[in-house]
Amino acid sequence: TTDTGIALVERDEEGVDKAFRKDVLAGLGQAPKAIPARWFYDEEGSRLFERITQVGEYYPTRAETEILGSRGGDFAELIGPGRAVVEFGSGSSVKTPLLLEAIDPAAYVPLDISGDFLRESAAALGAKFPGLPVHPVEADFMRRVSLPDAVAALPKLGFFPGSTIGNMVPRTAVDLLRSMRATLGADEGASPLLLIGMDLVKDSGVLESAYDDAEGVTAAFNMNLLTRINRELAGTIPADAFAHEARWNDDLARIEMHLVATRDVAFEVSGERFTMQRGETIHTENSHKFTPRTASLLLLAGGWTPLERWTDAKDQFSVLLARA
Ligand code: AVJ
Repeated sequence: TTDTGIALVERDEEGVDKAFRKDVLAGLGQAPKAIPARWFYDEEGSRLFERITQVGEYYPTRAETEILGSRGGDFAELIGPGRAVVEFGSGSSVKTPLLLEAIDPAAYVPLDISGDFLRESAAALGAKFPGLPVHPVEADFMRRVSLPDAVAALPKLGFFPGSTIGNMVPRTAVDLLRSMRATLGADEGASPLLLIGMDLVKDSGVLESAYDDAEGVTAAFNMNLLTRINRELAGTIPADAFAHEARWNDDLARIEMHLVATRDVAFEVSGERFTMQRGETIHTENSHKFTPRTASLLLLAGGWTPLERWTDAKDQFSVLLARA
């Protein structure tokens, strides 16, 4: 069970996720059109993301896993045993064990807004580390979260792999880093640490291929948002009028994913009518990329002092350790 037992998803009488409808209607009503990336992850979207992590062009997962798997000695030395590891997100079956094996923690606290993912991954981890207390918390970690009493007295390590921070525009990323400090007790005098994955700026061709793989898995992941809108919000969006696009925005140092209308199109969502002209897009994701300096500056702006930085052998991805 979770610590709150409260379902965080609010639904109307018809079972529609209210926040999803609000974000989609607002996002389609604005110019340019944009829908937050968090709505990719329904069951099919989560399955497609797992497949993305296995396609050849998508290097981030492999590169970060290489770092976590090869720097265990450094983690043991700089982080040490006995901490409560607070993971922001449900945890991956591969990355999280690499960290836990390296540092011998006193407890593991995964935080996630989705109770289902949380319970699954907490159970899997518990089975892998039989002696380790696991305290899943169903919560929105964009705000300060109260941790379970059982870990109150333990020193904390925040863990935020995957370069998920890159999905946020800088001001939101800074808000999140500050919320993490508060969640981990920095304002109460504790000295938490944070281990965070941040993807690196590189050749734009390599980046665009990573977000537009030849097999079309990322395209299917992007297009699945339309399927989800049609299913959950009574949408009539013709999928055949849209194409996947990944573009490198050099000014803002980010990959943007868009759904491009390939012809003039009109459709309804939740009883509201929308039109798009050929070439117009729905902006569906930002994935910010960092240099060593911008990564460090972002952490500092969020109240974290960088201590150490690791990259994979090909210098594609970075993992940073910082203190509050
Ligand atoms: C899960 C946010 C790290 O931005 O690389 C992968 C999501 N989108 N391919 C990323 C994603 C398209 C991914 N993150």
